[in-house]
Amino acid sequence: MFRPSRIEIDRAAIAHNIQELRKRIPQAIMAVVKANGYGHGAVEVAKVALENGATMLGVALLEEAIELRDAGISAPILVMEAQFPDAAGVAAERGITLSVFSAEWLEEAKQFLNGQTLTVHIKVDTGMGRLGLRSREELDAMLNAANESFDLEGIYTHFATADELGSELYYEQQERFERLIEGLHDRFRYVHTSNSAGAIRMAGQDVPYNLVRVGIAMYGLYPSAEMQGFYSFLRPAFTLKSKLMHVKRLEAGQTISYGATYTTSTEEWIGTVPVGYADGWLRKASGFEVDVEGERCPIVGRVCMDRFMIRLPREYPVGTDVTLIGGPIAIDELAMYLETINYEIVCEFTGRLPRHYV
Ligand code: PMH
Repeated sequence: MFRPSRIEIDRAAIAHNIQELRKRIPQAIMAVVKANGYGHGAVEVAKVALENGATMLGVALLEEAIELRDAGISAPILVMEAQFPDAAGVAAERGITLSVFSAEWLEEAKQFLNGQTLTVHIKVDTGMGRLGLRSREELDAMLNAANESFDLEGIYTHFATADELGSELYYEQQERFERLIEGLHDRFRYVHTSNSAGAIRMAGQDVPYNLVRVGIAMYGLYPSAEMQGFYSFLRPAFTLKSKLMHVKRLEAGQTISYGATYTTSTEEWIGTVPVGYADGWLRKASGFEVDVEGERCPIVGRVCMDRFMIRLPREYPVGTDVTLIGGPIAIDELAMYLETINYEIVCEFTGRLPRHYV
């Protein structure tokens, strides 16, 4: 690998986060590693999570589950995105659990099973409006349609506002879920509702759920600014680093990058950092700051496809380390600058940036 730009993932931080969550949460932990482990690397994160007490993995796509199986991971995996019924055969063969929410789906899927049993979790929509059945009739129809072809292992819902402390909907969703599954808790090995925010909010409460689906907190990030107080124990695992590739002194009046949107006002030292929007370092990050040996340096001019320029306080040698994310530059600071959330930041970096595990 010749390029000096890299994402570094701190395995010990992920291990720490899982261990700390386990101290606070009595439920089994599903480590959510969809979208390549929120950009951190699904296989690596899954291994660290399982070694530190997570007992199940959650992904969005069947392809993501297969990637984990191909890497030799044998822990239970739940696919949380809906799949068409023709996915049932491969899922059953590879021991992958699917999320299902209609009797018709079960009927159609049977033909793909060739006598195998498919493990499923029933998805209930209690207010997310995304996926899931919404009535007891639909649930009863599923229970009737299931036969020996299906192991109805779990039932779950997903909160829309668990990270908003003032939200009534969070409590309404719990009530709707409880009403819908009334009398049925014992039919399922796993009953689950919570993402990171819900899991930590339910800590210490007596709830009839025995599994939580933890994503963002495992990566050391908090689900929303207002939940930060619940999460003082977290350690972010993600850093993005590069090196100065070129350093030059420009006199006043010189322009920088496409559109010539920046002009030096005096004599300035300008450094070029080889990370660009094709890596997921968005063009909108123009004007944000990066860290060079403890000094914050502004990005001047537009971010290009493969590189951007910064204004240095003085001359630095080519090869000097530049930190784009991590240490003094928190992901949440960048997220705020880009008017988005930390989830989107970690997911946006492309495969062109190598992931190093430290
Ligand atoms: N469960 C489901 C069904 C999810 O979709 C997610 C995250 C999680 C658990 C984990 O949530 P956490 O990272 O807040 O702990 N899903 C998404 C999503 O679809 N968009 O952003 C996060």
